[in-house]
Amino acid sequence: MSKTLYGNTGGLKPSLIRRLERLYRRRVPPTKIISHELAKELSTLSKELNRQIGILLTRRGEVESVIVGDYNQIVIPAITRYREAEGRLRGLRCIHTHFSHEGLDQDDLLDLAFLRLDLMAALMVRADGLPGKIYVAHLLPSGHNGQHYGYLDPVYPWELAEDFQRLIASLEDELERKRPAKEVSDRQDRAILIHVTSRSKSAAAESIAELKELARSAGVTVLDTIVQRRHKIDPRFVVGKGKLSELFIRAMQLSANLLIFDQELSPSQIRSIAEVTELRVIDRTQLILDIFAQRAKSREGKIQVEMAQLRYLLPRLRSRDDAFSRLTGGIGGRGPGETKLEIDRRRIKDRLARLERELKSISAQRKLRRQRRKRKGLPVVAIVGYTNAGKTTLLNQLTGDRLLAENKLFATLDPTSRRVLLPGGYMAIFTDTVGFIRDLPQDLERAFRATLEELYEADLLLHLIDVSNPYFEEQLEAVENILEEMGLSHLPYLRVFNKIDLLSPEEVEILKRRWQAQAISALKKETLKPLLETIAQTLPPMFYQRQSPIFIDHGKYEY
Ligand SMILES: Nc1nc2c(ncn2[C@@H]2O[C@H](COP(=O)(O)OP(=O)(O)OP(=O)(O)O)[C@@H](O)[C@H]2O)c(=O)[nH]1
Ligand SMILES: [Mg+2]
Repeated sequence: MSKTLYGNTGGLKPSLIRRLERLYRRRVPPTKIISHELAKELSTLSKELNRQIGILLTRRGEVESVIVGDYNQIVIPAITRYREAEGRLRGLRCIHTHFSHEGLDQDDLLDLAFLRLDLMAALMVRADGLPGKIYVAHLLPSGHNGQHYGYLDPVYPWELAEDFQRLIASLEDELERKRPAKEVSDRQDRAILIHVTSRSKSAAAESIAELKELARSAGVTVLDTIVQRRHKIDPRFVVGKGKLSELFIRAMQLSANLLIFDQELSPSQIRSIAEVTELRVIDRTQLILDIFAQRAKSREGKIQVEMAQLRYLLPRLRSRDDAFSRLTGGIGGRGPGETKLEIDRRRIKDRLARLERELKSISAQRKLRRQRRKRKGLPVVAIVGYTNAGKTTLLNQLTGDRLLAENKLFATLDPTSRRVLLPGGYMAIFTDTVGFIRDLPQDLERAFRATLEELYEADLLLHLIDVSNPYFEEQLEAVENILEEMGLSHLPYLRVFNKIDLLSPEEVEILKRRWQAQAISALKKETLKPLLETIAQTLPPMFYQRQSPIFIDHGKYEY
């Protein structure tokens, strides 16, 4: 029986090939990392070939693969078909020969990490062909002081005293202990967040803090956040390969199943990173899409989210199945040669067109409603602001409603309108809208334009700002920029600082003056009166000519 030799065996003498193939018959006692005899055979063979040789050994001490390299390296074949043992290590160890450079190099360690090998060992080949020292590394399950690898002292193969079974058992035990309780890991995604940037530290900190909030809002457990500053983003893996291996080991140490990147990734980057790390990989856009999908309640909201998802998907469809799918062409009137990819694309486009029509008709109904309202002559006050600013809380406070307000980003997707009585006895309609966020994925922005149509008919924009957020200035600017882009900056406009209960009165005074803003706490009804008075004064006088004031003296309307 002969087994495959991996690597380039071209030009090798048949006798050498036979000797290489015979390596498959070797056995190592299960308690040993490698036997002295096998080490000697590898070393002499390597010397005769003048090339590196590597073997992959199973836990039972059988040779799983023999790999022939060149003088400087071996390339380990894809070994995914070898099933993982109970633990999370692969159950295979690699022992390979080295000539000149002593010890394990960076590539060896990357292989150890990415292939989740039990061990990676480099056996030195001496000039006389006899084995020199052997260098052995393993992954460190708990990462003491940011260390990712553990090393055995380099010794000659016959001096290797480590009991291999015991070593592996203790590594896997530690991995097991690090693993979260099963219920937790099943229900919730466990993620590491990554931000790669060439920008300043503070911008990175702000951005990753927001990503963390987004992840939390999506129901993801955040285990760790990693910021890497680079001059250039790696085109393939975004982070450098070394960093990727650290990330991967960190994921293993923490039992993460998800990597969330703060920047938009190209489809091929997602694929490369997912392939190497065997973890799920998503970017910020995908995360926001997921949140929106979880939240969408109304038909309109659902349509908008689905459209955004389809638009996101469209350029990400792969052409991998092209060769097979050509078979589907030519039947049922489709032109021959139409690929599955094209069919998928067309299906998505058809669906998009259908959704678009449905959305249009909903938006027409909405317009009708608005016109009816207009006819009644009520002014419209639109509450806008960064997500989580407290917009829904404010509307609830003003109306005594119980719309969902919670400490999550994008709690509200569907616009809601309510009548509110202003001081002086005049009615106004207040609308609550979807929150803004900086760098909103374009697909989503497009999708939610329809919801934001309301804003164009507003008579006053109330910009609510969570002034307790350490990044409120950036958020304020982001919202004002979006309003400007949307062509809404001509509307009467009030800046309103919310959540002032979390700040000292002195701070509030300073900020109010600096930003020419009103200040409230949407949780405290008594803080709202001055705001409502300002609103009543800011609204164009024509509304008051059309309405006759309503005087109601029960509690709900008194501010
Ligand atoms: N301390 C404090 N918390 C507030 C105040 N106003 C709102 N909150 C809290 O802030 C969180 C977000 O409030 P929401 O009303 O859901 O915010 P939103 O602007 O509607 O957010 P989205 O719908 O997600 O865009 C909730 O946990 C509120 O209880 C306030 O004045 N003070
Ligand atoms: Mg809300």
